[in-house]
Amino acid sequence: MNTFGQLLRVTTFGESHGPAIGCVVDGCPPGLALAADEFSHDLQRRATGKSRHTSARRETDEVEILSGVYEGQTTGTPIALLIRNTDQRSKDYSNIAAQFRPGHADYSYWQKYGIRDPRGGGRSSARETTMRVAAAVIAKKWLQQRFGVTVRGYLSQLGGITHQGFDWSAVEDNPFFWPHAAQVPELEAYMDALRKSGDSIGARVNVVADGVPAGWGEPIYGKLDGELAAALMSINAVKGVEIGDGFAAVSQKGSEHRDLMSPQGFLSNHAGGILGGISTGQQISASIVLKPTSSLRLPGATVDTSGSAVEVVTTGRHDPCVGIRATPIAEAMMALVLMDQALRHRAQCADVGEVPPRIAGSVDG
Ligand code: EPS
Repeated sequence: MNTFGQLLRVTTFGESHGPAIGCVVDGCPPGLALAADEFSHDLQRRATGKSRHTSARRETDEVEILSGVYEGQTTGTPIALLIRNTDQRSKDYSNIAAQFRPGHADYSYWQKYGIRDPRGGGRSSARETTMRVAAAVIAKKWLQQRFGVTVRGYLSQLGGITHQGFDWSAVEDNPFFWPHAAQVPELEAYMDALRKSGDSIGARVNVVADGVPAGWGEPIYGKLDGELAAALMSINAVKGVEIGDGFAAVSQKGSEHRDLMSPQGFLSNHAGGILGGISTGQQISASIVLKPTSSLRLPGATVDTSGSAVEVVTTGRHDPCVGIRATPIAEAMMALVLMDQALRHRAQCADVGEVPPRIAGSVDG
């Protein structure tokens, strides 16, 4: 299943070391201005080789628009995007082509298909997320133009380090998407020591959407939070998803968790902007946990394809913390889900219009 979405359908294809990766975005309304250079900002935010804290592979990640755009505008036909792979080093994988990295999809892909492309992780590589980010450039632009919706994320935890302050303006100024500039030296020192040790670490990324109007989401099986959770969980290495207060709700009382309402707006947002699977007009908030990368140069016990016990050592250019590059990917999945839901809401409920009373997302607007 390489396609997701209902009215906005995104299909991705390609392997990490194949000639190219790509996607087809079907269902984008006509008339949206779109040029190839608009993709580079988000693609560069996600790319490898940008700091010593991520994989050193250097891809240009230049998008070719193959279809769906005429004279700078979307035409309503499928938009096909292509990125050629240019910096594959497949020999890094020759030693482990017949071994299963513990904690990696190597084994489960082998069990399912009986064959796998081991070069750079093949289809299970995080390289695939490039095309999600590319597809979401279209969704982010449409959401912004049509509804004023913005989708933003940040790294909120790296291993045991949590952010001790918050400023959106800090997020894009460091290689971690960290919201508190004063802690960046601590993160750099932590990552330098981790990289030297040959180990990896998990992380948490938070993502929010502002400006989403009340009413998006399709109960019961197309709930906004259900589809968000599925989309975020489909990102490589994600092991947990929370919406709003998420798992903290286990120890909250109802009087604490419910978001009180006033004519001026909601007084809190424990729900993450979604009630009954439908947006409330509040900020949509989610967070994801990414496991530590399983491609390690530290030896580990495993088996090979003939079932013999072997010790595996992974060489190659790996991320010691995939969470560091995950912020634009989480934003992408949220934006794609929101655009799909916006189109579906328009299809069924456009005639309903704004139902009074419509209160603000928060008391301060
Ligand atoms: C990845 C392994 C590395 C990363 C890759 C994700 O691949 P390689 O060994 O070919 O360098 O560089 O990430 C990307 C190339 C990318 O664009 O995100 C993995 O196993 O997921």
